[in-house]
Amino acid sequence: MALIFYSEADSYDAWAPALRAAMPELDVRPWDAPGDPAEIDLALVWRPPAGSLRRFPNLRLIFSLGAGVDGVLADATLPPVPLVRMIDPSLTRGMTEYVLAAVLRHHRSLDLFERQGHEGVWDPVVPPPAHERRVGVLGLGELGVDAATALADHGFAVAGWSRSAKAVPGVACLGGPDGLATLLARSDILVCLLPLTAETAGVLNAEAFARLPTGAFVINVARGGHVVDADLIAALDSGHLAGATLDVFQDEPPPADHPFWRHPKILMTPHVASITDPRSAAAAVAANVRRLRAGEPPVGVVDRARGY
Ligand code: NDP
Ligand code: OXD
Repeated sequence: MALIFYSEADSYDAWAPALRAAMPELDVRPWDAPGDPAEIDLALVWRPPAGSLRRFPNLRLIFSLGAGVDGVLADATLPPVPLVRMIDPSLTRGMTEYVLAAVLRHHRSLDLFERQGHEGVWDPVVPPPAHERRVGVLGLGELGVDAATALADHGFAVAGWSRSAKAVPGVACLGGPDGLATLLARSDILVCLLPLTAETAGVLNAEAFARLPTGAFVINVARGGHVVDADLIAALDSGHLAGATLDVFQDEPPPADHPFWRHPKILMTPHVASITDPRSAAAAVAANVRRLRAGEPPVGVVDRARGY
């Protein structure tokens, strides 16, 4: 089988050997040297140019290099073959690490002390015990469940929100619009781990921020499109929100004059919350290629109508 690779964010030179190590018989080809397009069976992509996958007439399956597939589904002319998202233990571990770091940074006032230090201020603030800090996790999928569980294991009072009903040990599971309102009202720290879909775009807006308790903190590690930027700035500037950690943005990087840059209450990171590591993720891709060859359904097929 032949696989074509496209990503401006990931290295072909790292992925090709990892894929060949996981599946020596796989014929891995770079985007700019695909050979005969009719020979390509598989595509492994991150945000491919719209229409570009149409040139492979015998494509059987598209693998997303990311867990989020909004950048692939944005192509209205995407070939009608199964789209498989990335599910990889190291991606999950990386995200949970980032979420824990961001939650603990705020829980232990490190963000405040950093600001105070720059101003020469010595003002001890004693954090509440973790069980009194309520954390809300939007999205209880591959990443959300792992992060919520790790937060609960650290002693935080964790609630999560998903579309379908869930039971996650140690996590109060909510769903639907009422569940969202309940979760927001009890979230001292809110973590967004939703996929970006027509339903979830702009979910972090003025109404949602108003429902959060005064002094709440927002962490967005999902997609920039979940946040209404002007509403976040307004909620921070009014003092209603204490701060935000943002890893993802509407435009990446945001334009130089975007108010997120240099905002004293915002920590920005350049979409690095969790990075797909070819050394482990190639095994997940190879396992799915083997399933395809055996006539079995791949793991992680996206429901295109749902958008994730
Ligand atoms: P999953 O598809 O496994 O989980 C998505 C979760 O969101 C599910 O629990 C789903 O509910 C819930 N959900 C979806 N739509 C709604 C809705 N309308 N209302 C309520 N809940 C909803 O995704 P992952 O956990 O693997 O990834 C989540 C996102 O994280 C990705 O889509 C990507 O955007 C982002 N990401 C960011 C990275 C970074 O470095 N910043 C790295 C990797 C991913 P249900 O379970 O009922 O279906
Ligand atoms: C992903 C991402 O979706 O890196 O995996 O954002």
